[in-house]
Amino acid sequence: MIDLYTWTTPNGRKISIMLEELGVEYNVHPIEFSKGMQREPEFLKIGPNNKIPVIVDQDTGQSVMESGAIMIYLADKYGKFLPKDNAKRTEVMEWLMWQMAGLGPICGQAHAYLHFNPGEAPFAEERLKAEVARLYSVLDRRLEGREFICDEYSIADMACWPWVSRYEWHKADLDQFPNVRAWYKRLLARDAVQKGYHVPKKAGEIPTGD
Ligand SMILES: N[C@@H](CCC(=O)N[C@@H](CS)C(=O)NCC(=O)O)C(=O)O
Repeated sequence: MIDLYTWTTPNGRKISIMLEELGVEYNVHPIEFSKGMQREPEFLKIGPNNKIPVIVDQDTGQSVMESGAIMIYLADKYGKFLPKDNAKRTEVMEWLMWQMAGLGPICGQAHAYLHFNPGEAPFAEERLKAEVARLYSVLDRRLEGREFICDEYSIADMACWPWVSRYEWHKADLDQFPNVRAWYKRLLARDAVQKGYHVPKKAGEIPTGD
């Protein structure tokens, strides 16, 4: 049994979506940011970086922080969503790392400037808007003629999708990225994606991509 420590954010949703896709039972522990729960000493024992998501695998006693590491751990444990073949596995890893090092951090910074503090730092806003657009172009080119980011539905899709679901916050115009829009809506149609999005609680409707 997996214990998931999470909140209503893209990095948290990656893991609840994956657990829903795996169809395994899991316990949810909400870590409410407004109460500072991510800084409590009890949480730091399993999440030393003060951030969600974190899992504890009750079968082994192992705790795992960092969403990318958690996804690899779960994919290996349950034998799904990460190919065994080395070349194919590497391709999924490439896009998982692209999300972890590029799409996630840049969109996160874009939210801070463009969504929460518009007008405060014009240079940062322009720079982040341009970088968001560049990253979306990369993803759009990759998705040309493809159903998923790699050959099959994988942790690369589940890692990127919750970030793209915040397209309004980071001012990405989906009209300019038709392949991203089609992929976004394709994943949105999945029951597991919708269920996982609303963990640990419903915090508004899921953006439709229209
Ligand atoms: N690289 C980390 C980033 C985790 C992260 O930034 N989590 C955010 C929510 S999306 C968080 O816990 N923020 C709380 C805080 O910074 O106090 C991962 O992918 O797990």
